[in-house]
Amino acid sequence: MEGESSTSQASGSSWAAFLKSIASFNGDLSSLTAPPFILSSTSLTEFSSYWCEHPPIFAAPAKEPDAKKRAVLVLKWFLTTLKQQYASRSEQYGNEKKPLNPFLGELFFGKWEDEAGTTELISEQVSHHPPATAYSITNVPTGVHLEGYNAQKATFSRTINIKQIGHAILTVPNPAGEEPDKYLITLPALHIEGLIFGSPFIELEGASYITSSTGYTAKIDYSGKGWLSGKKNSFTASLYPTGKEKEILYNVSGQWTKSFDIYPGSAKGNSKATLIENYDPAEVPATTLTVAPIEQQHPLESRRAWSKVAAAIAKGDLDAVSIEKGKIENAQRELRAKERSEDRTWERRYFSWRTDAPDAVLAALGSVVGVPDHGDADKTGGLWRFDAAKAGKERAQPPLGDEEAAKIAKELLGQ
Ligand code: HC3
Repeated sequence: MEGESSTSQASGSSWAAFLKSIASFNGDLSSLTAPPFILSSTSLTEFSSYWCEHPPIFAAPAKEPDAKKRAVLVLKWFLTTLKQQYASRSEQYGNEKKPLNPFLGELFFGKWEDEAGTTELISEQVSHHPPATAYSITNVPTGVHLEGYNAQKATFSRTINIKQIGHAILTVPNPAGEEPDKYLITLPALHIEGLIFGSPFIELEGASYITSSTGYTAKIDYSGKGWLSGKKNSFTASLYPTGKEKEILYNVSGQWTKSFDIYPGSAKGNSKATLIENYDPAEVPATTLTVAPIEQQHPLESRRAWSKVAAAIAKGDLDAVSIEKGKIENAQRELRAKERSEDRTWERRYFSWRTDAPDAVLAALGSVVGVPDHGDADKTGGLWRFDAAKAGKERAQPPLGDEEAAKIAKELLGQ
């Protein structure tokens, strides 16, 4: 299934029916009934890993004593994540598929081991209506920590347009032992191209920002084919002292799927002499994420929970896909009804809904990049922050026995 690349292998009529259905689509991405060849067996909780496929680049700012250079290293890291986030699936499979819509409480854990040491990922589905995924990524040796949450608002106008709601916060410990830097990161809007040809892929649009507690802001402007550069996946970015957009300290331009150049100041130097760095993803291999074998995973861990659906997708058995998905959806519906009748809500395991407004980082930096103090909590089911105390308790739990795991799978997932 995952190897198929376009409608050529699927019936043209099922794609035509899909196109017709999205033209009258109501904004709920999970309600789109996609033809089998466009179904992915990867859940959106896994997408959090795209933030850190190059841990050494993620951790690098912690070793840089100069605040301005730390800010450009953070910008560089962010730009390197775009290819994984938005193009890795279409490059691998030939098209952007429809991911699995996570259930509330779904978990995804992994770690990267490389020259940057161990970097840990925790991802949790913290809201189902509206769907929102939260994540925490920590490079253990340096303490560089990323956390955030995101939801999507989709509309249809010529194609599927997606606005990302949510933000990320990167904390970089100060090499001189002063207060750690905080970087507030906004997420780019995107739309789907190639729909009509049955080979959908993502193009980014508009602008996104990174603003820091050290007084620097980066603006990234995205454009695609037919725009200024005429090349797909293009961007230009500049780093400037916050509030002084014209005083450009660094500028970066290129294609987020191919390569980009970092220059000092505002001149887009043509000569290699002024070039600070040319980043080419083809020359920097990604570190593989290690995930526990399915049988050792918690029943709510993504790959274990969706394993039967994934097997049905791999076989192209749509009936089995809908039966297995239905089991999870029904069990979750019953669980929500039970919680309502007992006047309680699902306890998130690693993140907490922060109500102590205003959030300190958003209060200090949010207005620079248009993130409200409440972090759009109404559209993401809450303002979610990593809860180290909860995580500590979870880590201290002994592994589940087979009986206990089976009970959870039955009650929570109908399996
Ligand atoms: C829009 C999207 C789901 C959301 C995906 C997000 C925004 C999730 C957070 C990640 O950090 C970045 C990211 C990358 C890809 C986004 C997905 C692309 C397509 C998918 C739609 C739900 C599917 C649309 C259907 C079809 C057939 C066109 O693929």
